[in-house]
Amino acid sequence: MRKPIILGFAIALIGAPAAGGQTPPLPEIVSVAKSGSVLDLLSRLGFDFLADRNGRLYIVAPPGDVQRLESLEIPFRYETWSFAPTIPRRATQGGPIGAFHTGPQLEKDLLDLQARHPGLAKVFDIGKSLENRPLYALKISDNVAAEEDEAETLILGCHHAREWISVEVPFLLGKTLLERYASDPEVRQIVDQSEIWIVPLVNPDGHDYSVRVYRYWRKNRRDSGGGDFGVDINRNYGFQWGIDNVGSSPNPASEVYRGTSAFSEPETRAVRDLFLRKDFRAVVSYHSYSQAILYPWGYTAVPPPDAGTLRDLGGQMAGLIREVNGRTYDVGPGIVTLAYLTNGDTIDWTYGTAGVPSYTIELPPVDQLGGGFFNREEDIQPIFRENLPALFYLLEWAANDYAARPRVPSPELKEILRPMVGRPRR
Ligand code: 0X9
Ligand code: CA
Ligand code: ZN
Repeated sequence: MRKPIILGFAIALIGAPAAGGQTPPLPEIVSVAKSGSVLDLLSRLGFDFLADRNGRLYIVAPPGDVQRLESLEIPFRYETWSFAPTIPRRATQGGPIGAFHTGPQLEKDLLDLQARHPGLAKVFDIGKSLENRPLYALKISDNVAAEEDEAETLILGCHHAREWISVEVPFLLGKTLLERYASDPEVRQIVDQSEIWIVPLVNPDGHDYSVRVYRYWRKNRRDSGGGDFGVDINRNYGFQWGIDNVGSSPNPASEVYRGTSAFSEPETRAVRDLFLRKDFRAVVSYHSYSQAILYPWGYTAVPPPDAGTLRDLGGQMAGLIREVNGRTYDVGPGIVTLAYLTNGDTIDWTYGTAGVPSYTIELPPVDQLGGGFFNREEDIQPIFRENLPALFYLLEWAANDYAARPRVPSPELKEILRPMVGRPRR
């Protein structure tokens, strides 16, 4: 959801409610032959570009846009099928969505990591999704069975169903820490001095729907009645939840529908309960797309009390990312970097509750013409590799911070934290 124009468009059209029917008409994906004039015309008319491949522009076109193409007499092809993984595709690495994990494949691979690294990896069931799928957390540490006095960090993936790459980066972090533990002193140090908790798939119901039915799905699958489905679980956390109707929507048809109350969704409750049981010192929540490292606040343009630290750490991470493949990730609070507000999102809640560095990392590509939510299988590894040094940096920062001092939130943040319910300690 980069940039307000696109956001507005997505909310207005992709999330459009059915006119009295049960199933909202889903947009088609269509392609047109690319030319400067077509690109120009369709951009001006606000068409929702998805990708630019092999001389064709791919567009997400709700029924109204298909009609507009017809009346403009621009020849187009229906391409929806080619984004629907239920239809067998060429090549790819095996599974129904190629090298990307489905929920069941992820479960198998997490259990496999646990089996192969029994002293270092443990899979926890942290709750069930609305449709009763298990929500898994992979804990990585030396003496993994014990709760040790070590820095804890939380890495989250896939709040948004269609952002498949955001499952892979957290998963590959876990895999890499485990596989390099024996041979890589840096990894060994990180794993020995901290407890890393990885939840690669926060929204398994939406993800499954995106895999099997509609690739462009964003929310979970809450049935709100009247033909409207889904709560945006990145608008359902309990810090300044629903403070205005700009950063989230009270309308169940909206792509940024916040739900009926804070933590109304089992997926956000599972993350909340894990967070409150632990003492996390840093949080990263992966999303896509737009190449950005976002920090709080999402709900206001007023800078947070720790803006300096948040910016420094974010800037360091962006620098490390850039060194790997040369890609630039913007750094800033949501309103500056993405140009829109969000309320009820994950990192406002973790930062607002515990005062620890919390980031939303929007993975590549940078824009819709670069593929938007559709990363190629071949891009999984490069995207992961460029993010690894930044993750190591944050994990090391958290461990050093923990060793240096017990956590003391800044005085300004204490003011914010004061009226909130106290958090249970271990
Ligand atoms: O809108 C969102 O939920 C995130 N972008 S996405 O395109 N993946 O949907 C951005 C959340 C940004 N949050 C803060 N800056 N706090
Ligand atoms: Ca340990
Ligand atoms: Zn997202």
